[in-house]
Amino acid sequence: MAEEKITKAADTEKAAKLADPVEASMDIATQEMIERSHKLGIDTVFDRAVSMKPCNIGVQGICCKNCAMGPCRLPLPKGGIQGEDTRKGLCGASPNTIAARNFIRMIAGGAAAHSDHGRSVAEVFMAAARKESDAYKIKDTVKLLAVAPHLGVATKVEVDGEEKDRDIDEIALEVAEKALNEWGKAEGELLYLKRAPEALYEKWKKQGVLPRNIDREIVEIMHRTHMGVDQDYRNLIKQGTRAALADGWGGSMLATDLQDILFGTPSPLQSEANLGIMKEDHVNIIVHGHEPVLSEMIVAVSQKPEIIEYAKSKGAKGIQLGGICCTANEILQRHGVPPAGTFLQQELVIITGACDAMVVDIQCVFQNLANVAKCFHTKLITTHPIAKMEQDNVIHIEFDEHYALQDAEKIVRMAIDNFSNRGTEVMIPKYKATQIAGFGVESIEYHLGGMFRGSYYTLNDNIINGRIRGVAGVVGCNNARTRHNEAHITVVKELIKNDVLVLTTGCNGIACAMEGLLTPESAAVYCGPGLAEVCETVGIPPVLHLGSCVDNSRILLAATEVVKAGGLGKDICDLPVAGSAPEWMSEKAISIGQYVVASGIYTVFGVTLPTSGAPVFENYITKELEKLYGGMWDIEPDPIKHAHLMIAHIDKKRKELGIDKARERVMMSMADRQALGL
Ligand code: NFS
Repeated sequence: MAEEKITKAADTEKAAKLADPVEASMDIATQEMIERSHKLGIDTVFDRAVSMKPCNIGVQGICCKNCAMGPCRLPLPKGGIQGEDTRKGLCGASPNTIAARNFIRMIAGGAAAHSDHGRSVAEVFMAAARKESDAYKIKDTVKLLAVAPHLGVATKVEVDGEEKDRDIDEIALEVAEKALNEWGKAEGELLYLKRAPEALYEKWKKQGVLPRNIDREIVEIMHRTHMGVDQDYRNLIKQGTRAALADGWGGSMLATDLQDILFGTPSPLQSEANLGIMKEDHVNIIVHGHEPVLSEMIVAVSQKPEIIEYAKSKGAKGIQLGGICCTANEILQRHGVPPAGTFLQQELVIITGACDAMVVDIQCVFQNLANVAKCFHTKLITTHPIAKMEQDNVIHIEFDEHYALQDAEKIVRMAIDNFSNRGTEVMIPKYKATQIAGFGVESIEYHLGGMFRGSYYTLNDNIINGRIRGVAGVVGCNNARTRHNEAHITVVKELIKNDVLVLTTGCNGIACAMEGLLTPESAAVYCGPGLAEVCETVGIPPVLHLGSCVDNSRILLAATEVVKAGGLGKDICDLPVAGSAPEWMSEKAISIGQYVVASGIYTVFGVTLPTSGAPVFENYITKELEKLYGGMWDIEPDPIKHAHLMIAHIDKKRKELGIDKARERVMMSMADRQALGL
């Protein structure tokens, strides 16, 4: 457990511009590395957050730079708006129009990032289905058969009047074609939308937000937000919803499914987390970014006996792989490769002096990594044609899925060759925690399902009887404007203390792992009595790690399974569930927030939302959207209040379902039992 033990930075004039390690992060390993960065004179994101303040107008979401007459800035008047809001840009754009346009452009950015990732996976999937690649094969045929019907692909054929299993290669090829088609088909709507509960699908249809294809919805946002097009915040957010749904129930869900088929559906496994996973006497290779396509190959190559021998021939005891961000989560879920840290720890990994290569793909990669790498022997390798860096110490090894293993071997050998170039100044923090990760829709069914009744029967039963008060999805980034990991951990601990089962993804998952919350044993320490009892009975942690941020699609499908199992209403918005991103920072988080809200889930964001300068628009997304979709946004930077907003919503839903009394009875009987000392 993290404790604050490092003393504050010296109060010199120089230190005044540097981050205070204890104020910057709750994690001791991170604090130690920030202190080391100061000693070495290397700036990190924590210091830059101290020396550069955010633009107050941008924070409020009311700076318009969509044409060259601006930027038009419409800050809220001091003392708030009295009477009519007369603020407008040169063209007359109102604060609502500007904030809504900016907001849905963030959705476009986020949906594009997730969905383009999904498209790359679909292309690799196609190469595998066509057998053009030795490296990629259809690994999980059970998942392939489960996914195929959702894409309208038959898994059986009729031969001589008899129904037979269809050839697996044929199914894979058709799945690849149908999946790739989802990005740009000319007609119809996304096929996965029908995986949602029927009531929800009908709601989307009624609101006119069924996405047509993934790319089109993103393009339409860029068109509508161009100067002089859509000038109604309600109509703008409607398109934002459509693009966000194309992300959550389209690009992201396809990424998750196709990755599972190619690389295996995760199942629970043990691993570790935090900077302490790095080993001084090993070659340390850190993979960072989001796509598992290359990192899967790096895992495979690093396990080859001849490669391990090669590492030993260079004086290392072996190869230690680790990850940052969602590439970390991908290879954690499927191989147990430990994450070295969250988003905000990426520079610190290099500052250990023990990172022989950092291999980055796409998204959430700091350009400053190159400047930090310059101070050490670390090889910083970019691998994706759309994500290069300008600094000349960066090596670009473009990854080609047709030569995947060769590319991966080149990278791993480069890291091994670099081992002997390490300086003497290696300092790896000792801190790491054990975690159980690798959960998913299927493993929740295995652990919390029923043998004979509905598949999520045990989970539903425990929600109905009140042992589990509700379920929360707590996800998302770190943000250097708040103390690293503190809101993540405080929100999650408060939820499980109040018997709310937590599903986590992204950097929240890594933060929880670092804090030791992803172990079954943590249930007895941190949970309320009801949740603790369930976790102890079935042997699961109170916080279930479902993977990367594209794997938020697993949360949507888990919620759908809960609806299907029965007893808790007909739609996701009926369930006692809530969403949260306590330390969000990326456009992807806004896209996720919007599709989660439009799927019926009350969702609280920490830090701030870029809507505060447009109160009417903010009111629309935090209140009015509930009438359309059953879910709505909320904003609360204080983590305890944040958790209690979620709990209050869960209780409201329990009351509406008529199961609030059941919970009281269970709480009474637990207390009685405890009083009796049984
Ligand atoms: Ni999600 Fe994953 Fe982390 Fe945020 Fe970045 S890694 S895709 S965006 S920072 S959770």
